[in-house]
Amino acid sequence: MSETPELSPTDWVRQQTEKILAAGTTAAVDLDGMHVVLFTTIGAKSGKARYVPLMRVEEDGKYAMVASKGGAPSHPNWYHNVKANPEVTVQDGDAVMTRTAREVSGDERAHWWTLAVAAFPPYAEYEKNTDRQIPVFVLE
Ligand code: F42
Repeated sequence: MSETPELSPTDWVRQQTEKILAAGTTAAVDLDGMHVVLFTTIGAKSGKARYVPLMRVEEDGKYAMVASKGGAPSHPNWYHNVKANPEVTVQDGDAVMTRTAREVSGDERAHWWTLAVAAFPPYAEYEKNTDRQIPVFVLE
């Protein structure tokens, strides 16, 4: 990935991403005291690399991506980008890893959903506030 990834058009998300990039570590930010990690995704149509900060949901060195978008009625754009281009990078602290994202379902999703809500309890509220099932990817 040679081009510089695009920053979010959403102010608070862009500001959090800029803080991580300036510090070189995701430890530079949090959401209500909870950990954030920084993903880089590739646009489904544009092919552009984009930074996407998400909550840190991790087990045994595997990370999840929870497409909650604050309980909005539609999936975030990045959900479609990751479906189309599942190779992503994840930065946790100052470590950057390349992984392949797979959307999970059934018992596997239920397991990761429990971990997600433990890492960031507001996900439970987001689920109540939307009719869609919030997608969860696991990175391998
Ligand atoms: N969002 C979550 O969904 N889950 C989280 O756990 C989460 C945590 C979090 C923590 C810190 C933080 O700073 C932000 C956090 N967010 C979390 C917000 C997250 O980073 C995203 O901002 C949010 O999920 C919305 O994602 P989005 O991809 O819908 O964002 C929009 C605003 C956006 O960036 N749009 C871009 C744009 O330029 O408009 C992307 C455009 C795009 O993807 N284009 C596609 C392409 O090919 O390039 C084509 C799209 C098309 O079909 O036209």
